[in-house]
Amino acid sequence: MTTATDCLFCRIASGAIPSTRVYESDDIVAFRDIDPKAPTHVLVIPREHIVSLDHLEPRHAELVGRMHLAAANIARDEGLDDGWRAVVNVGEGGGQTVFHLHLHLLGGRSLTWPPG
Ligand code: D5M
Repeated sequence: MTTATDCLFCRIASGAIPSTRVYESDDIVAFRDIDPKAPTHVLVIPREHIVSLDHLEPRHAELVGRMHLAAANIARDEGLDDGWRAVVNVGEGGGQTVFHLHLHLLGGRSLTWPPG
C-alpha cells in the first residue's frame, strides 16, 4: 500500500490522527467529516494514497466499487431510507481541498441540485 507521511487522510487511515470511524476494512476506512454539511456526512477513503479520481489506475476499479458498496452499507446503517448523496470533488476547481481520494456520503436532510 502507498502512503504519504504528510497526507492528512493517510494519517487518519493509519490511526496517527484520530477520527470517528464508522467502517473499516483491509483497504477502506470511513469516518465522520470534521465539518459536516448534513446530519450524516461521512468520508469513505482508500487506505492507499490515491490523489484523486484523476489519478486512478485500472487496478483500482474494484477498490472504487468497494468504496461505493461501503457507502451504501453505511447509508443503510445510518437510516438514510429517504435518499442520500455520494460526491467526489476532483481537483482544486472541483472543490477538492484534501488530495487523497475521498467519497463524501451526505444525508439526513433534503439535498438540492445542482450543488454550488
Ligand atoms: O473535502 C475534504 C473534507 O475533509 C472536508 O469536508 C473537511 C474534511 N476534513 C478535513 N480534515 C478532517 C479531519 N481531520 N477529520 C475529518 N474530516 C476532515 P474536499 O472534497 O477535499 O473539499
